[in-house]
Amino acid sequence: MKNQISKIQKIAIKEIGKVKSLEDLEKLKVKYLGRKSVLTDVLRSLKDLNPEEKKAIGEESNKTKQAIDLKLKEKEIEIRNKELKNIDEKERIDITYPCGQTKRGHLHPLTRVRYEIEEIFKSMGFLVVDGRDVEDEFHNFDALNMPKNHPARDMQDTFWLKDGAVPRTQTSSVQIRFMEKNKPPFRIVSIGTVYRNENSDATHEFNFHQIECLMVDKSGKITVANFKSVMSEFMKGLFGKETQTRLRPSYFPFVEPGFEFDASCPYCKGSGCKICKKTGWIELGGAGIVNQNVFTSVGFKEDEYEGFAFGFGIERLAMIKYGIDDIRLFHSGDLRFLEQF
Ligand code: FA5
Repeated sequence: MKNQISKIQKIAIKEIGKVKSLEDLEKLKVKYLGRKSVLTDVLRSLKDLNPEEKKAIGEESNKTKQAIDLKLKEKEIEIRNKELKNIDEKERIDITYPCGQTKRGHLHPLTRVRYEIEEIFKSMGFLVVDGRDVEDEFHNFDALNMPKNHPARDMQDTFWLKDGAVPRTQTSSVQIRFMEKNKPPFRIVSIGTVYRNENSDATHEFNFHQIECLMVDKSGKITVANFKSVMSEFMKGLFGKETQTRLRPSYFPFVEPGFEFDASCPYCKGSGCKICKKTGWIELGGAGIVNQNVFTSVGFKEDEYEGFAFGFGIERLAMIKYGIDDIRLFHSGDLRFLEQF
């Protein structure tokens, strides 16, 4: 009988060793350790043996059961590990694998122009400063020599907030904010959003961007010649040498004398088209020598300082630079437009 038991153990261990799946392993478990197993059959015949033999065979069969059970457990671990390894191989994720479907974005054309302008001015020693979008009436108008009821306020259709604050109509408010904290000499530029209560058309938006420039020093040190020289460098840096520019006398309450600054129309090269309203020129902005009332409004002594200032529309500059014929495209969110840059 001992021989029979050890034979069963040998066969069982051999069979378990060959199994490849958990299902087959379960079948072998039933076959060798279940209630109707081969081993149980052998043990049933113990009843015909004497007590000593019974004891010896009983011990032997328990050892065999334990050996088979151990082998089954080892095999189960082996099969499970193999399965996990297969999953690992099949479902491996390479997080460094290049993802072909993602489209890379790029800077908006207005942001590109903004950065380019800031670089040009930085190269001329200008400081780039920031302003605030929502202003009070003093900084947007009064301090810029545009007191209440001044007719020049009508030149800038204004959105008023309920508490009397103003989404700024011009970046000129930055001049005041800066001079309240800094004394000349200085040269600054500031680019930001401005808001006007206007209808949109091909060259007008109700919210657009301006660049403000202010250069101030002791009286007699800054003249229109300085303005023209800075402006000429700016235009050459942004548009290259072909673009023509011109100054026209104009009026802004915060400068004296004041002028308007135009660039030749890039579409018709000056011969006249619908974009330039048949004039051959596109208005970029206003400029002039700072009115002394602006200096006194920030606490400077009259005639102690002199300087020039200008304010240009950034969209208009970008339109000329990239040959864009409708200002509304910038905020349209139309990818066919944006992907061209
Ligand atoms: C001003 O805003 C003055 N603050 C400019 C200035 C600064 C003059 C310093 C003197 C000294 P104006 O309202 O003309 O000026 O606007 C300046 C420029 O902003 C215009 O020439 C134009 O390029 C642009 N602009 C004005 N209105 C719009 C609009 N609705 N849509 C797009 N661009 C506009």
